[in-house]
Amino acid sequence: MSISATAAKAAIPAPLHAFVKEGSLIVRSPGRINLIGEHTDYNDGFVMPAAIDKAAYMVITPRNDNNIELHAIDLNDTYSTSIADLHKAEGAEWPAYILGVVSEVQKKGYTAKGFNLAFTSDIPIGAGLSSSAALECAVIFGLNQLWNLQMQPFPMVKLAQAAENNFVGMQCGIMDQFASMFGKKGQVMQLDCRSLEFTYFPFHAPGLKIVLLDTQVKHSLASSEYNTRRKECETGVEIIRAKYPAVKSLRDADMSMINELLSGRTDKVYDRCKYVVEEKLRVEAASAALQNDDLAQVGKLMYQTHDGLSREYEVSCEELDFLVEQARKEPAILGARMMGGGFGGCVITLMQEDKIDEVTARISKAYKQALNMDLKVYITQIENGSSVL
Ligand code: GAF
Repeated sequence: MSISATAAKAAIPAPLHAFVKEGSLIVRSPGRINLIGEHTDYNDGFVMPAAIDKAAYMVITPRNDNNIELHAIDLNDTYSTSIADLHKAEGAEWPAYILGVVSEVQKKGYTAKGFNLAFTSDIPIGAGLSSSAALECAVIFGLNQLWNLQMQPFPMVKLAQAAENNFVGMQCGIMDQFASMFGKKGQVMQLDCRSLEFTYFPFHAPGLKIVLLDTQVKHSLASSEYNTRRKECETGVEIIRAKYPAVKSLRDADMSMINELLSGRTDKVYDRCKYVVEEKLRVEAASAALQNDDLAQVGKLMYQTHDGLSREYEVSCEELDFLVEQARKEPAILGARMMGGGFGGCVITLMQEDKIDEVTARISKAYKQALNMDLKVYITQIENGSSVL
């Protein structure tokens, strides 16, 4: 279904207006937060994400030829290619998130045609809020409609993940694409990354807000270290499985197995696996606490997660650790931790709403003084997932 150009313009950010033609599709796909359950998705564990009020907006317009014309409005950059010639662009990373999706669509045997695509996004890049997954989800959500692919949301999520794994080269799990596609206003999701079954929990936190503290740094080793962490977890599983064949992933392991089979090694496999197994227990505890509206307990678990991510999983950095230490000094913050893949990006906090201004002012000042960095603060709302506008 396409919409009239006039109606479309009312729904989207002004920079996109010039790209809306008769027949254009307009798609919104949000970024995500993750309350708890970090680096558990690719270990078949549980995660607790939610889609947020920051999103990628995209106008896709069909063409009569085989060309793909892409326009990244915020970067003031364009890229053109043919549907028959999909490869990574030289010098620009962003086209891969779009072309990777087209490539996966082709692999499924669907006939792809040319299109023009322009997008803008208010999800900060590299902030751990899944700006890339939002882009991938918007593309498949839009192309599904444009080309009448008749894909259901689950296969679309898997396809968006495959685009990132195969074309971009980041071996991400399923959480980010899932949250961007399935998010629901006011609800946190608890996703079982093995079965892909999920439930929504209302996020009842009277007087509290989810406040993100953006370090505004993204260290370059993020992607390579991410893939290394996955391999370290796989190594742990191989060793455990040799003795306990029922263990297919770290989700099936417990601390007695980790202690028995992985301790005393000279590499980091013990620490990595210990973190994942303990995080699995924290997600269970957080889920129970959330259902009892015990946000103080959720907050304590978030701090524990940060300690594990920083010391055992080693995906934090000086800036993230600094902000979490500042958060611990603030009684108005119930919990804080680094969020997402790590090595920069945001700290997620649960913060008393009436104290946000004074607390964030104090932390911003400390961040500037200690590290000479400017902090960005986002007060988030939990919103719906991908949609055609
Ligand atoms: C990144 C990945 F894309 C997710 O799949 C997830 O593993 C996350 O890091 C860590 O929990 O966002």
